[in-house]
Formats: sequence, structure tokens, C-alpha cells
Amino acid sequence: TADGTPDAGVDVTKLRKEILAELTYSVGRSPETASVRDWFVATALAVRDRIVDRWVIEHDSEHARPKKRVYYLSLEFLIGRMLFDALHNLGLTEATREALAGLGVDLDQVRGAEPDAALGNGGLGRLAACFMDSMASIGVPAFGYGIRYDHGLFRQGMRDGWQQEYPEDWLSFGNPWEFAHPEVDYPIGFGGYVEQVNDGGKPKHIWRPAEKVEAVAFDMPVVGWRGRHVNTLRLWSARAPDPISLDAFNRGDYVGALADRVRIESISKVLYPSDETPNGQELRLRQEFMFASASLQDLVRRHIEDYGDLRTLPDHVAIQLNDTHPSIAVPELMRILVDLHDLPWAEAWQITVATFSYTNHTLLPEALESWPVSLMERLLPRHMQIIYLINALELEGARGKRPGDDALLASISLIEEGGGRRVRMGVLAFVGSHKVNGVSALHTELMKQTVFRDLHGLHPHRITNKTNGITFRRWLAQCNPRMTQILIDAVGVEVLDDPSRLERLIPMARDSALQEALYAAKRENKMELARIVADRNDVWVDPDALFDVQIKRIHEYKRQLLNILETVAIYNAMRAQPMRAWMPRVKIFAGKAAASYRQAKLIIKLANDVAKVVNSDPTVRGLLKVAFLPNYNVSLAEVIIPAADLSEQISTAGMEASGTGNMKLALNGALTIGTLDGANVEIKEHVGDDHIFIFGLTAQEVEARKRKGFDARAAVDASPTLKQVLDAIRDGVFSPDDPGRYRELVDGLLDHDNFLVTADFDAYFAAQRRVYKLWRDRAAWMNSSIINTANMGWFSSDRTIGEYASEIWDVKPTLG
Ligand code: DL6
Repeated sequence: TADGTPDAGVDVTKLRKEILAELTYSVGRSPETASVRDWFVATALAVRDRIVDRWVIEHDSEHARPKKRVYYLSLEFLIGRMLFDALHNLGLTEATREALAGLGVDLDQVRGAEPDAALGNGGLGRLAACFMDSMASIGVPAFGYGIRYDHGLFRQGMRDGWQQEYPEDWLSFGNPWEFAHPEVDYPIGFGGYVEQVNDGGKPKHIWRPAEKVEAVAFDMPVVGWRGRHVNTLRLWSARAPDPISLDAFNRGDYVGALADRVRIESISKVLYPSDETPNGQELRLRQEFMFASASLQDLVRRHIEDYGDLRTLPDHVAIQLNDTHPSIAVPELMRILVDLHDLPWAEAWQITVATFSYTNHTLLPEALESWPVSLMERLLPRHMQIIYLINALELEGARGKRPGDDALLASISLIEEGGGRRVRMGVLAFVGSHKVNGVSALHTELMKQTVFRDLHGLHPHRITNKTNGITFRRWLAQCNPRMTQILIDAVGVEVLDDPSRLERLIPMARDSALQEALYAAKRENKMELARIVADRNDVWVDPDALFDVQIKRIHEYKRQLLNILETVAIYNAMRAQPMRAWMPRVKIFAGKAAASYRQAKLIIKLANDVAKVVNSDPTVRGLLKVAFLPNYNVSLAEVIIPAADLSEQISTAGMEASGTGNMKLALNGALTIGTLDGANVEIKEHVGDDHIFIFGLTAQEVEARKRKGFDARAAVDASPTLKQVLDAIRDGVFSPDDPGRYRELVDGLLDHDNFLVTADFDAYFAAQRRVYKLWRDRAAWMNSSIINTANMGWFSSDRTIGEYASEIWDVKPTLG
């Protein structure tokens, strides 16, 4: 539009008519009887039509056959709600609000009726969703490929402070964004044997699977900023070739008649609810193979249709493996090239490596996937043969470069010997890719020094860093419209297209009018969050208090426990000196623990137990409140992040690959308290040492302490504050109903503090005091807050995707 403002010039009456038409003809309801959900579906369909118009135009244009296309393979896409993404990117939010208001319908209520698409566990899945938005926004032609789980990440309930898992049901009322394509289906084999035949004097391998599954496509359009491009997210669903066994049915065995179908279709039933530990289940491997194979068959078919010859695959196709989950695609592409298209092995390998690249998201050894050789042999016999051959050739190459170094060979082998032979998927992804990237500068360095040290030595140019980013469209403009308006007023509407323009805030950071406007906007956001806390936790929190938030998966390395210990320390101090001028503060926690992760679930219970005691203690007079908000998901994040003052990023240094919540919170004006871990390091470089609270051991110091054997008891003895905290928890002050509940937890910490909670406690406690010193001075705090926002432009996922495009994919974005 002329002034660059989204929404200007939209025909509201036409839009209203379109929504009404969808309500009548697609939903089958009248405005008088429509529920909020009906209105949501009608609105989504009306908006979808506008996206589809562009989708079709693009597919008929030169974009339909771009020079090169990216295929982003990810077992997770944590998309959340989609309505506001689409409205915002099309510049339709306010027009839709008006159109609906004219019908007596409130857009915010309609928004609330959309279920979260929770097809991911945490950071890795949300990154994939941000990347889809950025690829469509800067014009990288792309397909996202994943699984259409019937049930996404479990819903977290609380029973007496304990996490309960309930099935998530996002599809129960249908999904207005998707297009089912039952005609786009690919056969996926499992099991069986490999037949070797003579093909004109050469051996040829034919895999004869025992079992067949069909992978069926469901497409969702992904519209980019200002609607300029529409990419596709194609999710696969498993379908049984035979819907029912009629024999069994006719015998009266109605359950048995469906048994095969249920077993086969279970592949796309549920998302694995584990973030950091591979689940050694056969079903998981089936999921990985189904989606990898279907995606490859789909893109190979498209490539052959467009270019006729698989030898040009890397010229037109870049496949990104999001973690090792899709890495079975490496031998699958080799099978397609060698067995099905008769390419010589060496040439096929060159094509494969030139086509794939791989992103690593964690160094935690327990999260590095490996599959038992016996399972692979049984489920994917031909792939196992191919893996052996890849391994033999890789080892031969390594032997040539470093003769006699057996330790090297053992460390880079695709097969882990000892304790049962297993296939190392990280090594497979590494050797099968031309580029391997980490997700922050520190993480990438550590990859070179630790898990991939030897492979890095052999392939010194392969590892590259691509620091994560976030889409500002969702994580600023949509979730924080109050703040966004102030920023637009301050630096111009162009900031919506160019986040580096936020830097223009720097000279204004001490401007009291700007400070007060932003403070007031945050206060409104805090009121909204306070209402949710009141509603869900039955706790009233003061919007003028400092909102200190830690929102992420619950994991020992993320150290929610450290935060809880500090909470107890402050609680003790308040009780000891009740009349001191304490600044009011609210500790907000949210996050899910993997269902099988006992310790993480105990930490949730501890947070809830501490909340119960603190919130009802009259000595504290409401100056400290604690709330663990249940069922953390994208939509809840969209409410918490704009309301946060302090962002807790306190992982044990060296363990958080990057973090992206840290970026979202800083962008929304929260100050970070954090360790030098993951992308915190780069946030510190961007915002400056004076505007972030860094504390604790560095990654190197953590390593050194661990090597020496860290003595937690000595650390506790040296810290009277910590000792008092641990004694209180151990003695049942927070668990009067079961005084021994935390004995094991505290004793465990003293015996083997693997995540160095006790080592960092004093430094963390001191950093929190620095926080409160600054918080007392509102002008100084707001100055730091503005400096944070101003310097976050670099963390836009448009920047990250631009780097992937030029340095990994060799694709030129059409915009940006
Ligand atoms: O790269 C996205 C995200 C990082 O920001 C987090 O630091 C990291 O923990 C997360 N990793 C996972 C688990 N991955 N595996 N496997 O979600 O990735």
C-alpha cells in the first residue's frame, strides 16, 4: 500500500461477504447459530482463499520451476495457531477485525478458538516453523516436509502440582488450513529381503519389502510477509493399503479386521514426546523412514518431471536435514539413485553429498540418535547394506589420510561397537552432507571440539555456524501489537520490513516519553498475563512487580532448579527481614517435562510446592509470588513473552545449543539473566555488557571442573545462603504433606551435581541482586530494555535464512 501500512486499502465489505459465504456454504451455519469455532473456520477459509489465489499464481509462474528449491526435512514443526500469521502477513488483521465486528463477532475470541498445531517438542520444532515463515518472506522457494501427527505434543495438566499428560487433539474439529491430497501417495516399504540379480554382468540389488505403507500428502500453504510468496508445508500421514481385512470381518472378528490398519496407521498417530532423549522405539524409526522416503520420492518425481535427469539434482535441489531424525534419507537417496536409477555408486554419492546438509541441535550425548544394527537389518535391510558400504568407503578414506590411527577409525565409524552394535545417525548425517551446521557460534565451536572432532579433522571445511533466529512477524508484531505500534511511531513503519531499523532506537533509549510509552505498553501486557495467572493458578500477581520468567522445556541442564533455589533464598531473606523495602517480584515458570523424565517432573512439583507456601505466607505480604503456568505452548508463549521483564537463560554453560526464547524475550524488551551459553553469548555481544546480567562458569570452566571432579558439598558448605535453602527443601518446609519428598533430590545434588547448580548458585544470587538494583531505577531499566530491543535486529530468522541460502543451499532469495 501507498504508506506501507498493512491493511490500508482493504475492502472490508468484500471481506465480510467472503466470511459470510464461507460460514454459509462451507461450514453450513447461519450467523445466528454460529459458534465461535464456526466463525473461526469461516474466517480461516476466507483468508485461505486469498492465499490460495497467490499460491496458484506462483505455481503457474516462473516460481513453479525455480532454479533451485529448498526441501526442509523436519520431524517437527511447532507452528502454533495460524490465523494471525496469515492475517498479519497478508495485511488483513485490522480489516478482518472490522469485518467481523460488523457481524457482532470479536476477532480475538475467534483467534482463541483455533487449536495450537503442536507438532513439535520445543526449540527445534519452533525453529522449523520460524524458518518456514522466513523462507516464504524473503523468497526462498521451499517445501517443508514433516509428519501430520494426529496427536501433537501432549497437553500438560496438573494434579496436586504433579504433571499429568493428556492426549492432544488438534485435528478433532478438522483443520481449515490444509488440503488433503489422497492422490499424492507413495509406497513405503518395511522389512523383507534384498535380492541380488545379474544386470548385464553387474550385480543389482532389489529390495523386496515384506510390508507396505502408503504415505499420503496433506498440504498447508505458508504465506510470507506481505503475501509475496507462498510455500508449501507438506505433511505425510500413514495409510494402510487395505482399509479392512474382509476375511476377518466376515468371520465376525471385527477387531482383528482392523488390526493391520491400526498398526500401520499408528506411524503418524503421535509425536514422540521426548525432547532430548531418543526413544528407542521401532515406531520412531518407522516414522523417520516413512517421512524421509515419501519426501524423497516426491522431490525426485518433481525433479525428473522438470529436468529429466537425476544427475542435475544438486543444481536444483537442496535438502536440509533438521537434526538427525531425517538422516535415513541419506541411504534412501543412495538406494533411489543406485538401485532404481542405475547410477554408479561414486557418482550417486557425489550427488547425495552435494544435495544434503545437516543441522545439529544438541551436544548432549544421550540425545545423539543411534539405532541397533539388528533393528535396522530387520526393518530396512537394503539401507543397512548401503550404510555398511558408505562406512567402508569412509573408513578407507580416513585410513588413507591418517594411517594406523585406529582410535580415529573407531570414533568416526558409522557403527558403534560394544554394548550392542548401533548405527550412529549423527555420523551418517555428517558424512552424507556437504555442510554441517551448529546453531550458535559457541555451539558450533564445541561441535568441532567434541562430538565431531575427528570428522571435523577429516573434513575441515564442512562445519559452519548458522546462529538461530526468530520471525519478528510472529514474535513481535503479532504477539505484541502495543509495543509494535510504539516502535513504528519511533522508527517508522519500514521496521516491519527491515528489523535492522530498530537500531534507530539507540539514540532515543533515554527519551523519557518513549520509555514511559513502552513501560505503559508492557504494563498492559502484564495485566493480561496477570488475568491468565489468576484464572489458571488462582493467584493474583501485581502488574507493577518485576515479572521474572523461565519458559522452556523442563530439563536439568536448563536449571529451573537453580531458579527455584534462588526463589527460596529470597523467601528466606524476606522472612528474616520482613520490614526491608523489598521490590515486588513474580517468578513465572512454564514448560513441559518428557513423560518419562522423573527428575524433571519432580522439579515441576517442587516449583508448585514452593509456590503454594510462598504465595500464602502473610510475612511475604504478596511481595514475592510464584506461578507455574500449566500447558506451555506457542499460544501461551505469545502472552508471556510480551509481559516479561526478566528472561532466565541459565543453562549450564556448554549445554544449550542456542536457545531462541532468549531472542524472543530480549526483542520484547526483557533483560536477560544468563550464563555464557548458546546464543546468550551473541546476545551479549549485540546488546553490550551493561545491558545483560551474565554470571557463572564458562563452558571451559565447566569442563575443567567436571574433569577435576566437582565437589558439591564443599560448594554448599562455602555458601550459607545455599545451605539454608537446601536444608529447608530437604527437611520438608515445602512439602509438609510428605516431608521426605525432596530428600533424594537434595542428596543427589550433593553427591553428583552434574549440571553444576551448586557451583553457580552464589554467582546467580549476586546477579539477581544486580537485577534488583537496576529495577529500582526505572529510567535506567527502560534504557537497558530499549537497548535490548534496538540491538535484536540481527536475530531475525530472515538473516539466518539468508545465510543458509547463500552459504549452504546456493539459492538466491528473490527478496531480502
Ligand atoms: O536449534 C533450535 C534449538 C536450540 O535453540 C536449543 O538450544 C536446543 O536445545 C534445541 N534442541 C532440541 C533437541 N534436539 N534434538 N535432538 O530441541 O534446538
